[in-house]
Amino acid sequence: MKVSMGVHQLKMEGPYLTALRESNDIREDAAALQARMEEDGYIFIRGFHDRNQVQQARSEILNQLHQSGRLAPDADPEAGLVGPDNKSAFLGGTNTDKPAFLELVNSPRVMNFFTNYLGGAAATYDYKWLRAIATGGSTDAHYDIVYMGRGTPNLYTLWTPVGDTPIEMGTLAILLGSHRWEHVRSTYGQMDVDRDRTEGSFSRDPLELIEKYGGRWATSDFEAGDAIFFGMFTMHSSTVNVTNRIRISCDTRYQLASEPVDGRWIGKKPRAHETALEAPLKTMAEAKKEWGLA
Ligand SMILES: O=C(O)CCC(=O)C(=O)O
Repeated sequence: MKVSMGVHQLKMEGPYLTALRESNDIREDAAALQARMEEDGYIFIRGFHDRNQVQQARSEILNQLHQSGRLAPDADPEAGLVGPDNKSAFLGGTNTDKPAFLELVNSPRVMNFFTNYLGGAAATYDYKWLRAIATGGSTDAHYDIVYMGRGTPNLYTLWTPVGDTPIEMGTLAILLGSHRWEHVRSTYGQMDVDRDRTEGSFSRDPLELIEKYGGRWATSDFEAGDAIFFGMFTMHSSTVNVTNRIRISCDTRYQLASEPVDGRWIGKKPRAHETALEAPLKTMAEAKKEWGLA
């Protein structure tokens, strides 16, 4: 099987790509999960969410996408077929018009999981990153800290595909070992896209990173209910959606309620990124030269 990442076609279980390790056996064991996070930089759990809840959120989102013209107009919205414009939609925000979606990502099941994992009451950002990715769409490699580093670094991203999502529809990929790249953590990992007005993606070429720093990408087919979470210093990206079906996924954030939060992402109307991000003053290539990473 060949997997599309950047401009490359990678072989599963070849030198660049492997499967994610499942952590279902230690799901309830906070100490074992913490140790696994330390070792792998991520935790992948099948059936993390209630599958029915995922399907309800999916229907709600698909109906809205259909109404806004993002899906094939004459097909059943449930088929999730990309519309004639082949446009992705970034639906970041509080998404209060999507109650089933909010029930999924704010559910007691999710909050209790993070409360157990973190060892204290968990809180979630009000801002939810919801994505509908059209054919050809993917995400470049980055650390999340550069986008949300003003609160505690003990913050986790939960990536949830909203529906069955095989690798060819665009799944989250983790660069194994990247959470231990000390020089990258102490340079790129100290950046703040708004303060530094620098683009956030670390690399558009998934193989360049492996050649420079080692490691392998890891991803898997996901079914509705499966989810993966990882820390702020784990390099991740996505495979390319090579299908004609829209990939719906969300990334949502969890931390200890007692620790400082990044104020851009909380409240009824989170401030979010400054518009300057749309016109960064510095490219990543320039920043890398300054950090000695070129
Ligand atoms: O879903 C994607 O394509 C990217 C997700 C991501 O960057 C994240 O979960 O932080």
